[in-house]
Amino acid sequence: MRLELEGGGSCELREGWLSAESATRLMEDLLHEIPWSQRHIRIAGKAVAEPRLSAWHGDPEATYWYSGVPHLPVAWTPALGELRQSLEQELQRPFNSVLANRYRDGRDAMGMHADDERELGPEPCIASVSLGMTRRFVMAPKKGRPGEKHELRLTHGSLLVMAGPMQRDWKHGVPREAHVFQERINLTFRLVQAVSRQRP
Ligand SMILES: O=C(O)CCC(=O)C(=O)O
Repeated sequence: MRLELEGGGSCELREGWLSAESATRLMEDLLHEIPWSQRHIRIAGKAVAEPRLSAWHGDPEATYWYSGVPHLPVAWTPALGELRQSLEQELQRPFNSVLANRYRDGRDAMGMHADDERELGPEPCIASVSLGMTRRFVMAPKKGRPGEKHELRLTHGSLLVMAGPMQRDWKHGVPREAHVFQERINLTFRLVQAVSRQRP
């Protein structure tokens, strides 16, 4: 299904992009291969632990700035490298990095944000692969009509392609779901371009 968003951005969801067996095998591989850690961000001068585990993998040049701090990529793991190749073939687009998020249960979440960092360019194509229990994925406009929201359910093995000016106009996030006790993994493949930036 394809969602055309106000402002020209789009979201295309391909359910069952990976078969249930492949998705389950991939999830098991990634739980072991990825050096998961809990990052801290600064809020009002205090270090706050993110409510999830994460890792940043990619080609050596794919440095990503997050919360004012540069993150150097860790090398591709075998499973992530294979998945990158499949996505590049499927979408006919290059990706040089992936942000892996691991929601340990429904108490883990991702706040509303846009992937609008300069190094992703003005209209990034972001390919998001979901593994594990179905996750709610919420979208809301950055400005304009605050009541206008969209929600998708991201199933095991699904591929969500975010494209066009979506990141300019819309925020997205994964809310807490207290009734979920299983782990979930999300992988967002990106193309990071070199931009000159200085540590603030
Ligand atoms: O888990 C998700 O689908 C959200 C991931 C996300 O928002 C991100 O990586 O920027």
